[in-house]
Amino acid sequence: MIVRTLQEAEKTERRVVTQNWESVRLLLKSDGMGFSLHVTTVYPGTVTPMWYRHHLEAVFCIAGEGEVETVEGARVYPVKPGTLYALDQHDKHILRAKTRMRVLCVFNPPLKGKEVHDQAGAYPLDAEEIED
Ligand code: 9YT
Repeated sequence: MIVRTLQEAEKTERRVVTQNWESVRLLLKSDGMGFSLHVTTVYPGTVTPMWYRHHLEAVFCIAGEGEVETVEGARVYPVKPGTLYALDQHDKHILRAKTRMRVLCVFNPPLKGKEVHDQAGAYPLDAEEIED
């Protein structure tokens, strides 16, 4: 069994910080679960275009408010505590955070640890694995 806390994990390399968001990666590929699980904080006022070409991602909002827009189809969905969105079609999308948002994210295939978005808003499949 794996037991860890957010408080412990955020003091390690599992915490990845970018300009628009930070992500504490509680489960990674090296944990052998077949998915990765992250607690992501999206900074208020940010606009983040993303396109997970190589991954499927589900996002569940725990706190804060924003909206997610599909690039193809141009639909805008409000995101607030209790909202789930799942990028089951590798959908290109834009996340706009009105306030500081905290979301739970699951990736399949699992992330390895150090991934940050490339210019297209995707994560590569060959990122470096982190060691505990
Ligand atoms: C909501 C979202 O996708 N934000 C980008 C960060 C990503 N969730 C991650 O790496 O944890």
